[in-house]
Amino acid sequence: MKTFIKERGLAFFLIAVVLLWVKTYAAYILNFNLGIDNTIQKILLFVNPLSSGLFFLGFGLLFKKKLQQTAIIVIHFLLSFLLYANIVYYRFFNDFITIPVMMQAKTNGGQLGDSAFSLMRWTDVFYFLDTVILIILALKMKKPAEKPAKKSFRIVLASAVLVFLINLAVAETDRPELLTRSFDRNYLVKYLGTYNFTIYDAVQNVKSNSQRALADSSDVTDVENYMKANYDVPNNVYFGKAEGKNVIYVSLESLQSFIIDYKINGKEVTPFLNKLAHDNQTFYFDNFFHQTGQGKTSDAEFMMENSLYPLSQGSVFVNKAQNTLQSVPAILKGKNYTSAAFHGNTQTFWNRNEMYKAEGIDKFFDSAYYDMSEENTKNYGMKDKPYFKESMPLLKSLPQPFYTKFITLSNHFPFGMDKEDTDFPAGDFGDSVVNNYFQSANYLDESIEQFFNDLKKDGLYDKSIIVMYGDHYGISENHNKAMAKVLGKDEINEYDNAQLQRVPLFIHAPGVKGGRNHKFAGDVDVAPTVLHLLGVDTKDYLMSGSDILSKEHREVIPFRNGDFISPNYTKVSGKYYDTKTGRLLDDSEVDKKEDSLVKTELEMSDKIINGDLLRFYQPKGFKKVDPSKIDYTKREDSSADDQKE
Ligand code: GP9
Ligand code: MN
Repeated sequence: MKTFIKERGLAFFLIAVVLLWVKTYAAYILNFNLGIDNTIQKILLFVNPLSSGLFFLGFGLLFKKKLQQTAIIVIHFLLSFLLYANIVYYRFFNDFITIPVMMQAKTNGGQLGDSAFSLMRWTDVFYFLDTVILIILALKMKKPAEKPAKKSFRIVLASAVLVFLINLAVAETDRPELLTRSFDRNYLVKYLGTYNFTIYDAVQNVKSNSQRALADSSDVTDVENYMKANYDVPNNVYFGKAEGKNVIYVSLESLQSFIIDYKINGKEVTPFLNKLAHDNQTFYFDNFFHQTGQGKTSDAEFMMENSLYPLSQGSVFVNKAQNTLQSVPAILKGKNYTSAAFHGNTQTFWNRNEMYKAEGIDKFFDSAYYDMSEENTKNYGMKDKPYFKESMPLLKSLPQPFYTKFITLSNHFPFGMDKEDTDFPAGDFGDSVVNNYFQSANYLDESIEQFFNDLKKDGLYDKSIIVMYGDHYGISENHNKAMAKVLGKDEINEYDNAQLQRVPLFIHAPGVKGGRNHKFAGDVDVAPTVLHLLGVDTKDYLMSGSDILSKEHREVIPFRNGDFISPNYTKVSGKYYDTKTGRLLDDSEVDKKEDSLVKTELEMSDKIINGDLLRFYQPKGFKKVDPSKIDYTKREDSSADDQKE
């Protein structure tokens, strides 16, 4: 012990550990809503930054003299940076950063810029203050360690591991199978801390990559049996009723269902969509839920096109674009369809340029095709009105029948609009994000009306099935206080929050009688529903979804974190509520059948994606996509026309 203390430089190391420890704990309390509900959790939260501090900073002890202090400062800074990145990320996503998300930040370039800056506060300098203190201390310290403190290093490392193991053991008593079962990053951070979580996450990633390498053709049998047994027979009333029609998907950025029929100062926020929601020629699904994970818009696109769940961590678009897929555009190619995606931003965002090829999308009209002038753009790219306007000639030039998708962007966090683009009143709920939401949702609504008018003018409306869906929530739990006011409630609890994951889904199929549909459904259910309307039977495809118009439609809707909602139960963080009344249920009142269904659903889909199992599966009549044959580079004289085959 004496030598331990005597080794010079150790004081510096210990100061660094304590500073990091205190800061991290303060950050937990100030920034993260971890749902701490007992003393064990309180203690663990306090203790968990210690093992990481000892462990990582300990490596600095392997250096000598000034280098030792420098190493400790650099490690301290990197950990602080990781913590701060998590804080900023959490402010919007209510979630922690994972390795795949970091990869995404790379592919999405600096484009998250605007959102990220609006999430930073000047008080955040606090998170780097202690690194500055360490630098000053190091400059002042006259006698740094002469030799590497190898002995101390071993002791420190051993204590770090010991503290971690005790931490883990106590955590396991409170939450069994913490590391094996965890869908929810909140739990891991609550028990093990942000730094340990990142290590856990890195290990998970190596594991996921090796899953593909280990999978072989026999693995597909299990999944095939399960999915075929769960196939829902199409409803005769609708099957093939839109055969041969064009398909137009519209991703309604951040649009949540509470906005339908909502009024500000007596004015409807989304009058056009409201009309559709009450029109008996259009299906409006009012119990439709988004099932996206960290991949947000791209996860929703993935589900719409593949009827498989996204990943529990990171975006499937970014991480699995090399996979073999049997996506809707590729399926429709067999029926002579041409496919195209329209996106008023660069094609690399969410790695779309790679993933769309894997999905067999023929053409990709990205920012190169739009007038991206300042007045036409904000935040993530084209404003919706000029975007739809400029898309019309491109759309018209496509050979029919076509499969297309449009990704709106204007209604994106933090929702602020340029003054000249709106005269709709902002909300008055004491929260600028929530207040702005109404203006940008109104703008989105107007842009959809304009698009519909143009489709009618060009004679495309009656020849096309139009599917519009809210891609994911727009207002996160961080704005619950204002949301409670919006909804006229005292507070928003976790049950209410799950209910708020409803997003609108509209399907307009020419000649098919629509109307309001109350079936519980989610993103993965759309592809089989639409394919059946188009007269394509999905029985030979491996899809997780269930046709919403089928009489056998399954109404248990898994969320990506393992929670779920059904007409009976709303499961959130291990608790069950009665979906109809919001009453917290006792475990003994709950039939766990739905729970195990959800588990299997997610597992089967994960198997396909992680093992890249579709490379071993050949659906009848399906022509495999060759991504290398698809090219999205814009040619000089380009209109969509010159790309006709
Ligand atoms: C960018 C758009 C926005 O292209 O899809 O992405 P989001 O942050 O909503 O996933
Ligand atoms: Mn989105």
